[in-house]
Amino acid sequence: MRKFVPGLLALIAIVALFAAGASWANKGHGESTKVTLAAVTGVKTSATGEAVFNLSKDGKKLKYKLTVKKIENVTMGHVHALGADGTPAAILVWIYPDKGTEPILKAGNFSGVLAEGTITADKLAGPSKGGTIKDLFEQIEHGKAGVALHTKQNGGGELWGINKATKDDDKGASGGSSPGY
Ligand SMILES: [Cu+2]
Repeated sequence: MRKFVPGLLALIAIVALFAAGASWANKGHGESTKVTLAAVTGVKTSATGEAVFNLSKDGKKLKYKLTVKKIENVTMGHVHALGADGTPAAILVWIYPDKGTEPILKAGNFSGVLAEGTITADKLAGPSKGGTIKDLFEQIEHGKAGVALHTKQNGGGELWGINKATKDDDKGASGGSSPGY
């Protein structure tokens, strides 16, 4: 009997490793995704930007940081649902300004961190209202929701970014750096 013990221990160790790996993937410790922003089709701008989203371990808070380069007269930033034609549809949550749901004109040309904050379920709007933060994160991660920035001169949207939809469920960052809409 003693002979078999090492083999059994090895088996247990392997099973434990698999279980740990699976639970890590499911719980998404420190999961994050990055959305690269580029000019909305038909809009002429030299502005660029990116939004990084970090999901908390319990899946209830979504921290974000919105960074821009050379944007003029920005007024609003939102996470939008993806419209049928690839353009922004309903607003899911406001990310600039980082408090409230009224536009704030940042007059002139701005580069830097435009907004930083934490999205909680009570801030979700439109089709996301009553939904979970984890769902919102997954929509962003998998290219079903994107980030739009509006300006005084392009009220309907100047920058827009959406991750490429991916079949890969456990690699948060895989589609993150691809602009594309
Ligand atoms: Cu918007």
